[in-house]
Amino acid sequence: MNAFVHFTINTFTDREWGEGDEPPRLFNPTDFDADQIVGTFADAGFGGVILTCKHHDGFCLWPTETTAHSIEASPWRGGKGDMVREIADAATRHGVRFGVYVSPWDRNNALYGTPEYVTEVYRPQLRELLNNYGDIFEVWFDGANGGTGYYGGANEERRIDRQTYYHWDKTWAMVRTLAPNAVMFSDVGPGCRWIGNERGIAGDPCWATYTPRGPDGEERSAPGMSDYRQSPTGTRDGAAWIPGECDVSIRPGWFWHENENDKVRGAANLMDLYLQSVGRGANLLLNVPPDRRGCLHENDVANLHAFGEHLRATFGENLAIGATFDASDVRGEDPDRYGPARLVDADRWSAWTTDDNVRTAEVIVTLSEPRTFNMIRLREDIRLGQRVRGVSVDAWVDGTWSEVASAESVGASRIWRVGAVTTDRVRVRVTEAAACPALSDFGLYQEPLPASP
Ligand code: FUL
Repeated sequence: MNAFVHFTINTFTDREWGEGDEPPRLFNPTDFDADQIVGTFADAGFGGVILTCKHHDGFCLWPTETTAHSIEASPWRGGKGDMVREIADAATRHGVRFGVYVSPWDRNNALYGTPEYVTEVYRPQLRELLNNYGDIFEVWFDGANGGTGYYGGANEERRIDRQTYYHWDKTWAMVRTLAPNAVMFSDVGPGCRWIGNERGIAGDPCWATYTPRGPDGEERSAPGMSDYRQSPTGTRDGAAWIPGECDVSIRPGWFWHENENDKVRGAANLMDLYLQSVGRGANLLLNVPPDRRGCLHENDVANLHAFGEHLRATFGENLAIGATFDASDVRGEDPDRYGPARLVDADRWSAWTTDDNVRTAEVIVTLSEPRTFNMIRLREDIRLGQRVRGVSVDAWVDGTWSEVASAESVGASRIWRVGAVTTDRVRVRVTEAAACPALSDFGLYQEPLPASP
């Protein structure tokens, strides 16, 4: 779960997409507070934060050599400020990772549409960010590209060829060199993929592998070229490892607008999003835009806090801890190889797995006493790939097994919300797998009634 921060001149002009001709003097947050922003995310359990260092209008939130259309030309901190630095430093202080969004489209820049824009402006901008702001965990390549704009006063429409214009192979290679650990996001990856909608909802099933194809069925490798309708589920047995990332805003818009202060998603809504993204094996990238003060609005803060509390109340106690795990029904094999299974309370990186040629398996979880739960979580040891292709969970109720949950895919995590079940015995059945299943975590939880809508 990572946080997304959309902030630029748009915040002050009440727009979603700036034209590129906005005067930098409009950018003047009165009370910018990176610790308030990042601290709120850390408190709610977010592991990283991605900042729109440059959105489509071209205004750069850091002092850059590449353009005069930047924070240096704004009144904020007397033109001496560096918002990227302040967010990056706050991320370090709060123990969360820092990532950058740098729009490939630039509606301000006179060079946009020429090869020089890519070599003299866009790539150098990325280079400045990757070289000077510590470890970058993700680089976000947006798909919106080309159209009308200011373009240094030309005020015209400029179209580019998405396949060839950016020479993405060179940009990706540069990112790999400068920030080897950074995950690169776009609709075709190469690191993680846009989930195909801006509602934050992964497909079900959701495969971490993906073969991006265009609407014509041909394979595609350039951002903005894939048929996004295939992205929610990905491709079982797909060509590349490109897990899904679900970007969505806590408000109707990506940027802050005064008239959306009463339209902020509440804890229950955020929990639903969590289950439809993280709970299906993808990432949740939740946008929370600062207001004109340069802080998160009180309503956003309150709802994020309530969401964090709800997550802690739900996942704080795993009712399966202390249970015995019996995998003796992996028959015909040496039982010592499989038991006692340590699926919970174990080293996070230890996995339970069957022998190489055993692709179906059952594990019976016996609790020390009957417990009531309404949420089940299962995870694969994702380092070994996504292997499970069918799984069910049964509960022992009234002297018989009854199925309470099932899924095609698990991946990094699968969370089921189920009707309340009271039992002391649960059975996990892997019914199909591409290779011997490797499970790394099992949990039973009691989700309290969600607090607010
Ligand atoms: C879209 C952009 O056009 C929006 O403004 C926003 O940045 C969203 C995350 O991606 O493609």
